[in-house]
Amino acid sequence: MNDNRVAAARFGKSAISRRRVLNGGTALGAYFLLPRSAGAQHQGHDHSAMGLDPGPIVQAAAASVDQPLLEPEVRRSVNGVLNTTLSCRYTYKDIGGLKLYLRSYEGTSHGPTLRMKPGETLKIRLSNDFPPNRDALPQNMALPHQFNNTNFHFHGAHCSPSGIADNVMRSMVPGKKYDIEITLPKDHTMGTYWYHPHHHGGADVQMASGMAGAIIVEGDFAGVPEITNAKERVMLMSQVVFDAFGMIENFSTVFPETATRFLAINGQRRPTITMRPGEVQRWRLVGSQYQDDFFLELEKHNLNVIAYDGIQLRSMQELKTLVFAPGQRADILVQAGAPGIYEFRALPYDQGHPSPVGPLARLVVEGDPMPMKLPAALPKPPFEDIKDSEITGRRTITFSATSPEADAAGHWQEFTFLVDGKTFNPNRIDQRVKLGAVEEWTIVNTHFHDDHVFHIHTNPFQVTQFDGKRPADLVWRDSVIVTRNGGTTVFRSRFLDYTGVFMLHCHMMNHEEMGMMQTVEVYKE
Ligand SMILES: [Cu+2]
Repeated sequence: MNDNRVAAARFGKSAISRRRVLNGGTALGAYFLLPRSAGAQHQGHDHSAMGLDPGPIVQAAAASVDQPLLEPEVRRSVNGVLNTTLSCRYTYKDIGGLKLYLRSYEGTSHGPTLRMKPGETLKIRLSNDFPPNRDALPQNMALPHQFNNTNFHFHGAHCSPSGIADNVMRSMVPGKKYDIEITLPKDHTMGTYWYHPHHHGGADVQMASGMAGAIIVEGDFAGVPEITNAKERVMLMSQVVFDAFGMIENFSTVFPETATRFLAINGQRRPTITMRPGEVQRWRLVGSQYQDDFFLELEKHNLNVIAYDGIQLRSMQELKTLVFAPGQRADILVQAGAPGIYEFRALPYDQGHPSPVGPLARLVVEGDPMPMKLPAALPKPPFEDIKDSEITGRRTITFSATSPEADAAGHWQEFTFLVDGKTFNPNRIDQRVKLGAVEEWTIVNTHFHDDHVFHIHTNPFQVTQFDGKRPADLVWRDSVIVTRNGGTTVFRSRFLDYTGVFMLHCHMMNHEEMGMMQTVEVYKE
């Protein structure tokens, strides 16, 4: 098969035509594209240009697929407090028939699921049980370094970013223990949240290793039995990456856009999910994949979305496909159809480079019918729309990057990723917002090559424009795509409760780790 046919089979026509444009259809272009298209998903990244080719990796036979989907252990709050420990340590993980040696929470593929309610407190004693860092600090601190430092981020929480709360400026070094204490306000939104490391320098490598866990803020959709009676599943998405030794010890293991070996849910390759015909289940999808968008489809079934990013929608979205970016969550109701086996998968999608494709899980519908219903309507969503009259200020933030022409296999040091023309500097305050402000922000992406994913801590936002168009539903989120080559996303946000310094950044972790991040300070006059 020639490379174009391989690529067509894998990515569809649009990716090919775009590539032809980029490379002028030359033989040289086709040559450079081969590793990206033909070898991208299974043979790993192309280091040949650097003389670092790790050689072929023997993939085990797929003996470990088609096992029932397992979910992480659940830890619950008691009397208003979820008191727990988290050990950060290396472990052997069996994923897709492979034995990988990776960083982890608690020695498991993903961290435990934490379940708590609004108004409650999460108390964690985090033990950094990684070995000492071996590398010195780089000259440019915006770049990846010291993968054994960590900290803790409650993604999507509306809570204090200061002190020992959701403070991602903290540095938790190997051999020490740290206390984290995060209290959610009583009126916190209820839904699907998650946690992951956020220490600049090593967060990307740690998340690519599966260091992520779900946090369920309980109590949503009370009074909607079609939802509360549905069996729930927590599903943490991942792009599985590793080097020739089954490890991630070098940034060039995670960076090339061709790095993904295969996709997984909860650290399992193509697990099975069993349902009865007519049964409704609630799948809590967590966008814990470290870098790329997933274009999701469940064969012959709708994805009925009831919440994004832990925030209830005003009406259910009945979708055939869903673009699911890193950082995002989607709570979907799946109603099983006729008996059979259906693939839950990531389809080809052009996010600037082809997003990873492949099976995520298999839905097995079998047994006696279980007549259940989808909700006819959803209750009132938690937030009022932000009206024009509320706006106290506007600002524009620009994502940009420089990248080499044939960049799929490019070395990460050939790229730069910038916000407002600068890489991250923790000692600089980039956005100052007065407490009580209600603002409209326009995020512009001037990078010709890639879509990016804007994420901000502490306060969610309501998306009012996407590439110049007003969406049908003005959805609240904490992570949103900004399309390449001049794309814009406009949102509104209220900064009412918490002062302190927190982050905005691209949630494609390769970009964040290379400096596509800013500080935001909410201050009180
Ligand atoms: Cu990005």
